[in-house]
Amino acid sequence: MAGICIFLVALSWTCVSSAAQGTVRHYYIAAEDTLWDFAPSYPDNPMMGRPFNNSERIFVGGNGRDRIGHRYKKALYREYTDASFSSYKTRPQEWEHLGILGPVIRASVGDTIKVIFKNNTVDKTLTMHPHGLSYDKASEGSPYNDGTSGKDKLDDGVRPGETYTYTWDVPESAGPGPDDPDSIVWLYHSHTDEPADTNAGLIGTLIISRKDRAWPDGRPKDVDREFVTLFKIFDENASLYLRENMAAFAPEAEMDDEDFIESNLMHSMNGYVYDNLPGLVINQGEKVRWYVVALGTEVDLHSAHWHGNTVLSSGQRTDVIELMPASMKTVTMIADNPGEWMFHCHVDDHIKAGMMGRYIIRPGKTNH
Ligand SMILES: [Cu+2]
Repeated sequence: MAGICIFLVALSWTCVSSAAQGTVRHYYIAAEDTLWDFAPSYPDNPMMGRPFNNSERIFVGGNGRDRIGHRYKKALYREYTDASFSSYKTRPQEWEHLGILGPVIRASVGDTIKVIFKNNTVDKTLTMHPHGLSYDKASEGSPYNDGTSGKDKLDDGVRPGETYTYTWDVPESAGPGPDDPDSIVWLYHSHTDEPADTNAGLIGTLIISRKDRAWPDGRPKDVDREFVTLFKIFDENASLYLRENMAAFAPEAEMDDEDFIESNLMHSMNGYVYDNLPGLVINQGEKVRWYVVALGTEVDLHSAHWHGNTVLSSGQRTDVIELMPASMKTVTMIADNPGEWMFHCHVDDHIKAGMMGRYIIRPGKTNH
């Protein structure tokens, strides 16, 4: 008994201690109706340096009648500076590449995250649900028959105009494991009608660092630069906004027309197709952490491939990592080889449909 008591006392002391030392990090995030452009370069395909050809235009060519094109109404997570939700938090240039993704929520082991979530959409009921972190039933962000009631149900669906605070703890079990690098990635997303919510665009990521290996703002100390990329075929046929998009952009479309359905499969990286993803710029010699995630259906089997440089993934060298729906992978690159390099999904159909971009390593050696 004495042993158990000592163990319990020790456990309880550890919990109090880490909570006392941890930081409470506040994020002000709203879900917003947004018009998203998967290919701002249209009608040009920057990957090939020419206009889109006919097979590419299936996915990006709207016609005002029975095809929606490259712009869709969606709902995205956007970050504000404070609880008044009056000013957007400026997204720094090094995070421009996030594109359709919500803000990166960052913390170190031992911290607590409080997300003040406001639903600014006109008529969608939405939530925020995190992977990996520790939460109670009032901060799970997902409605199902889980035996709860009262205030434990308020997180299940935040209605338009309402605000709700989610509290997520970051214990050791949410941080990097023994074979992980000093920071790892988790997904967060809306989970009211999960497939419809995520295809509408309500997806973001959390980055969690080892406590003793992070700067005070939570950034890992062992890398010069971080990138987050989401490989996802946004299925606009399954989005909360399908009918609105048809009414606005393709009033003559038939919902069961197979060519129309195909044209609404946006094979994107961070919501960009055919090399429209901006901002993946590195200085030669930098150590870069890539957080690569995926989400979707049985067709969202992706293989992320870097030309020109390799990465370390769980101690193994590769230039391709495999992704399944809800995969969350963290790899590290020493960016030694300067140039403009293709970064794309290696699945044949996905290449044809535009799941490709580039990253740029500027010459001029950075030494460590
Ligand atoms: Cu793919």
